[in-house]
Amino acid sequence: MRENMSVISLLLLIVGILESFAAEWNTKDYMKREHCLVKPYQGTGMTMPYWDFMGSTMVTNNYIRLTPDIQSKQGALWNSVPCHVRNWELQVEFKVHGKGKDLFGDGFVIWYAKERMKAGPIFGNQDYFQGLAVILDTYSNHNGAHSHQHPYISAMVNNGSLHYDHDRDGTHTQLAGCEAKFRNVEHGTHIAIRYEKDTLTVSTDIADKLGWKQCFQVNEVKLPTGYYIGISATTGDLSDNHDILSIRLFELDLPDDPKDQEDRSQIVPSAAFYDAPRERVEDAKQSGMSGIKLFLLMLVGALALIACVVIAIMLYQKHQENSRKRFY
Ligand SMILES: [Ca+2]
Repeated sequence: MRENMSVISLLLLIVGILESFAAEWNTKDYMKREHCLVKPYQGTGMTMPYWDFMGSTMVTNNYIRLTPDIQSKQGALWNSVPCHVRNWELQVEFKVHGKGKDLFGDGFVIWYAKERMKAGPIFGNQDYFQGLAVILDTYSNHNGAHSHQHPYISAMVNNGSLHYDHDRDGTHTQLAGCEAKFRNVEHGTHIAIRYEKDTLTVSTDIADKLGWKQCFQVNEVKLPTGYYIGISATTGDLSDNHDILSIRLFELDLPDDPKDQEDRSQIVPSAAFYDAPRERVEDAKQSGMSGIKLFLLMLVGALALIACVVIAIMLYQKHQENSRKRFY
């Protein structure tokens, strides 16, 4: 009986391992050539099939540099074919590096957006965008204390009404985020953005362990089909090289998804869950203590101070009286 049990548990273990392998490498996931960018980047002539670039972007044989390690640059790279895939995984290999040891920035964003090739203040793309932004922010714009370190990866979903607030590093509009030390790394750095049955999962392979480490997962994220994949980067007072080495989009093989036939082209981007707003130090002071509370506290403090002074004077006088009595 005990032997049977151990054989069964061994079999279950093997099945479990095989299943996890299948989940990691689903060979049926289909790479969509028109949404990929791999070496050699250039086709015939100087153009890249399916991709357009703008700003400071420079295409070389080994990488696509969105910005050089020079101040005030912005560049972007956009897929020219709208993505009609319902469930997908986007894998990007990148390299962020520069001379700055302690001061560097600003970072880059991987977009799934309605509009493409629009230069603007959000890491080289327009504000009030529609779609998904996965932000790899290397520079903390906060003056106050942050609850996390930089570089920091976060996601934002926008229906066109939200403003990305650089002063708060977008923390008030982010769905989720994680710290990731992806800068000035010798080996390849990778990020995977997986959008499967309305669940968004962002994973990284920074340590070059050939395995994904989950950064965050958010459920009930609604994104339409037909948006564009893009990547943009900026430098400001601080700078870095923002290099893209490859972009690969896989259509996920989910044969039992009943929603597969649904028309998703008209969906408005939305998310059910947002991170609780993280307050900066100066925010905490403002919201934690209103004007009236502060006044009352000062009043109580002043009364206490007066009481202390009165008591001290009374004690001193009594002491003086006592010493006089003793003297005479
Ligand atoms: Ca920032």
